Amino acid sequence: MQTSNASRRLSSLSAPAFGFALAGWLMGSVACTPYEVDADLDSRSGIDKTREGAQEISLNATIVDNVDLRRFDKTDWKYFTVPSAGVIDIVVSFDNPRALGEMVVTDEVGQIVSTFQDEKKRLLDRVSFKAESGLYYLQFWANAEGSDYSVQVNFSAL
Ligand SMILES: [Ca+2]
Repeated sequence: MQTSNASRRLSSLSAPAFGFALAGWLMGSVACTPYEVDADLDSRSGIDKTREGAQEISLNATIVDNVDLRRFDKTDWKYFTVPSAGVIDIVVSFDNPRALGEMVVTDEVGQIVSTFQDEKKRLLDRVSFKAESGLYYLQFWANAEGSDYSVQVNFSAL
């Protein structure tokens, strides 16, 4: 977090090209979040490459979508609304294990609620957590190649 804030600040203070080069240079010694250094990989991502452009999904319904670095669509953001206190159970599946797909769940104020990292040996998994009413965000991305993914957010009221 410290690192990403610092490089964001550097980027905003300098010309974009210089900031990008500097971020690349900094990467030699420190870890960066994938989003800033791979900005080009989201150049055709569409509006859902950021949280502000997250697409709404319904509860208890399967959604299929795709992220693909080769098509410059590395990232998708989605959101759903939890109507009341309950348990959320998210079933997620990346079709291509070589994509090393990941998903992060955040709440309305951006706190990470849960994370999911696809492993080569496993094509289907789920994360569960207790949730209060409100908006929750899902960020999906591929770390290599690309993959279709499916996700279903199940809700049970307490
Ligand atoms: Ca996208």
